[in-house]
Parts: sequence; C-alpha cells; structure tokens
Amino acid sequence: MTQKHCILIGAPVDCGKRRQGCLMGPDAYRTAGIAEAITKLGHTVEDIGNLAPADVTVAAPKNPLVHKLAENIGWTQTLMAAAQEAAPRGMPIFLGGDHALAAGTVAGMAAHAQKLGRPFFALWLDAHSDIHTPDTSDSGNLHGTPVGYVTGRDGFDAFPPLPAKVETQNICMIGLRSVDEAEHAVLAGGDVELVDMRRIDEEGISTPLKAFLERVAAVDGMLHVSLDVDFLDPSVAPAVGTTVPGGATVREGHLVMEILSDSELVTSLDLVELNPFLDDRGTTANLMVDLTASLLGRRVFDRPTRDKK
Ligand code: 4U7
Ligand code: MN
Ligand code: MN
Ligand code: MN
Repeated sequence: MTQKHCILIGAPVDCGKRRQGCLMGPDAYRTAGIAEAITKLGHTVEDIGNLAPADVTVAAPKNPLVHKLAENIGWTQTLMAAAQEAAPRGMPIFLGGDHALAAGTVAGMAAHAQKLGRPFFALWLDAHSDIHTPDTSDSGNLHGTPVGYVTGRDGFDAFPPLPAKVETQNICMIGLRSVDEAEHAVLAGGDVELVDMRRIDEEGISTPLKAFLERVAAVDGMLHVSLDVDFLDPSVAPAVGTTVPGGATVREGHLVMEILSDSELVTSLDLVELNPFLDDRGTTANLMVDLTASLLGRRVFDRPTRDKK
C-alpha cells in the first residue's frame, strides 16, 4: 500500500460515560507498540502526545442525567481543531478515550473534507449506533451521541457549531446489536446503511462493506473509520465497559481492516472505548493494534492480482 504519514493523537477522553478507565487508553496503545507496528509496515509515525480538553463553562443540561456536559464540549472543541490541524499533514489516528471523542474527530475531519471539496463518509464499527442526542439519551452518557452530533440532530446547542454536517446516507454502521428505542426510531426511517449482526451472519461481512466502499470510491470520498472495541465479541476483546455478546470475531475484524486497506480509501481512524483497567493482560490493546496494522497493510501473503476486488 502507499506509504502514509500517521499522526497519533492521544485523546484520553473519559467523560462520555460513568465507568472510568478509558483515559488510560492512549498509553495502553503505546505500550502495545502501535508506533512500532506502523513503522514496520513502511509508514512514518509522529506521536503528538495526549491532548487536554478546552476549558468551557456551560449552563445545566435540559436532561438532568447528562454526565459531564462541559468536559464533553471541551473535548469536542479540542479534537475538532486537532483533526483539522493534522489532516493536511497525514493520516490522523485518534487514540481514545471513549466514543464521545468522535464528536470532535468526525466533525473536524468532515470540515477538512469540505475544505478540499471532497465528499465525506464515515464507517461506524460498533455494537451500538451512538445516534442519541443529549435529550433522548436515557443513560445521559454522551459516548452514545457522537453520530447524533455530526449528523446535525437537534439538542446539541451548547456544543460548537458544526462546520460541516455529515450526510446520513454517507454513514455505514457495521456490527449493530444494541440499538435503543429512540435510536431505532431515527434509524428505521432514515438512510444510514445499517449492517446488524444478523446481516453479517447471513451475507458475510465483506459483501456490505465492499458495497459501501464502492460508493465512497465512485465519488473520490474521504473515509473516516471509527472503531469501537465493542464491535468485537467480548470473549476476544474484554476491555470495554459496554460488552454486548454476539459481536465480530477476530477474523471478521481483520477482514474488515484488510478490505479497507486494499481500498486505500481510509483517511482517518478512531480507536475508541478501550478500558485498560478491564483488560486481560493486554489482549484487547494488542488486538486493536493488530487491527490497525491490518488496516495499514499487514498481510500474511499478498493476494494474487487476479483475486483482487
Ligand atoms: B458506545 C446506550 F443504553 N445506547 O445510550 C446508551 F445501551 O460508544 C449505550 O457505542 C451507548 O460504547 C454505548 O447509553 C456507547 C445504552
Ligand atoms: Mn460507540
Ligand atoms: Mn459501542
Ligand atoms: Mn440507552
């Protein structure tokens, strides 16, 4: 694959839910050797270290359950700027941190694509659809809301204004198996591409993924991948607070990354929801690093050209 300049951006976001521990994520990825794994594939790596949230004050949220609103908004502001700073220089890889960070990373990458005049797409690899708003969330945990924010749903008035809305038809969610009623209501009548676990069982994971990638390639789109640890089955990726059984296998995870790698379409990546406090001797951190390596071109064998596609 073409050589890339990968920019590691530590985002120790831990305010998107109540269970603590994701703040250790960026250092767990570093300990698992993420920079070395990428360098070994022939790419260059720059680690800008860990960022901190902008200091903001906000009025009390309408929904009293909402947890740490100001800190979430501060991170959104910081990461939106960080994404736009890094994107012109290479491929940003956001080391999370919980999924609340994607409000900033996705909005920032969408703004960058808009500046270049290129369509922007997002691939959401997750058990959950994360399309709540602060008002519809029954947990008050904002890691369940980043898709709601970037698609321009109402209820994010206290957040930074969106520089570029992400079109719902440009989003594909793969791995779905826990969707709340309020989320279901939005998704069922909408045009987000929904690939739940049943579809993966019946069609295989490559069929819907390749169909989506064809749409991205057809318009020379930029593609952001947001990889939530809970996309994977908890038996192979235990280090996550929101375990849902029946998730993707190790091979399904790698196959997605290998197909993405072949497509050469991915321009940014989030690694989110890793809670090292819950890990089993680094298994999950190591798996996430291995998946990143597959995305960046690690292979057992190259496929013969006649098989490609
Ligand atoms: B994650 C949930 F109720 N929908 O809103 C909620 F099931 O980033 C979970 O995907 C959100 O891990 C999960 O709290 C957010 C819940
Ligand atoms: Mn998520
Ligand atoms: Mn999830
Ligand atoms: Mn819920």
